Amino acid sequence: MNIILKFIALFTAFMIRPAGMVLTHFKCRNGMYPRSAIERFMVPDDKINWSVEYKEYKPPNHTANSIHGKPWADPKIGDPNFKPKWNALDKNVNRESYTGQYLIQDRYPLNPVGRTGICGRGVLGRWGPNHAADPVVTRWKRLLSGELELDKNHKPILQFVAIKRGDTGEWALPGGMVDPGEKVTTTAVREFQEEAINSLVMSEDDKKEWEEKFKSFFSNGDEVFQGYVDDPRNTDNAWMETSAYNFHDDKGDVVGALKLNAGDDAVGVQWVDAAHDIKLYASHEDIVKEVLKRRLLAIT
Ligand code: RP5
Repeated sequence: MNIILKFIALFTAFMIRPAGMVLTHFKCRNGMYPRSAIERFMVPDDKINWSVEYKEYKPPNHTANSIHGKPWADPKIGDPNFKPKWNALDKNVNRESYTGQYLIQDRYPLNPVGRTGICGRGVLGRWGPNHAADPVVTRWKRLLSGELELDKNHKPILQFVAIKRGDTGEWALPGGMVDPGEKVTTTAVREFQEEAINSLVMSEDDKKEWEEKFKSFFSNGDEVFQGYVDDPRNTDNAWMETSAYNFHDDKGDVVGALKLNAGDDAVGVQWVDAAHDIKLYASHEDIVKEVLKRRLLAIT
């Protein structure tokens, strides 16, 4: 790698810290690749960065058959009809990364955080960044009397809506992929409706009524994170990025009325206490901790 590429790789690696997060990745490194029998090539901590030489590095190449020909997936690199505009808005597909400019090596985009032990696209549809949006719907935990419940440090307890993912069984934010041309805030609310309320089985009238009732609540989200996600599906050439929005019900009288019902690819949904030692899918625990920090600061 020449000196300029090395400089850009180091620079971008250190820039990846919006809202104090991801400098490195763990969940998309070492072990088996999800939904496959393919083992990632071992990448030690000190060999993640592309600027560090790793002569033995020979990652397996894997792109799941299930994504070929899907409307949400890119064609193969080399397909004469596929002329992607990297690091740009490519028609209505966003190929820009929140981490800054990513590198292209031999026609393939390079994961901005570094090696993952597998190349190809795995199960992700897009080469390069795959954009998602995550809603963090929160309220304060209350006693039956309506008073705030306090933890052992006499602080209020923040709760958020978590879904149980059907693929890994882990608890997660009810996020999902941004459709081409869709506003990320729209994705966040749509995914919440699909996964935490199961709007997919609602009649059109019920859906309209629901949307009307919660319109103003969901139009006031605070952006809490935009960046790279340490998602187990990431590869050297395809990775997840997200925008997370916090929708907070301070008095507990708006989302208190929400009837939670898992839908789409979620198999469970519930209010979960946002504790510092919480374990969630991908980088979601960092996002929830950021929301917790901000909410606690806002009341002190
Ligand atoms: C995560 O994957 C994102 O933060 C988002 O929650 C999720 C989107 O993927 P699907 O749930 O649609 O599989 O990286």
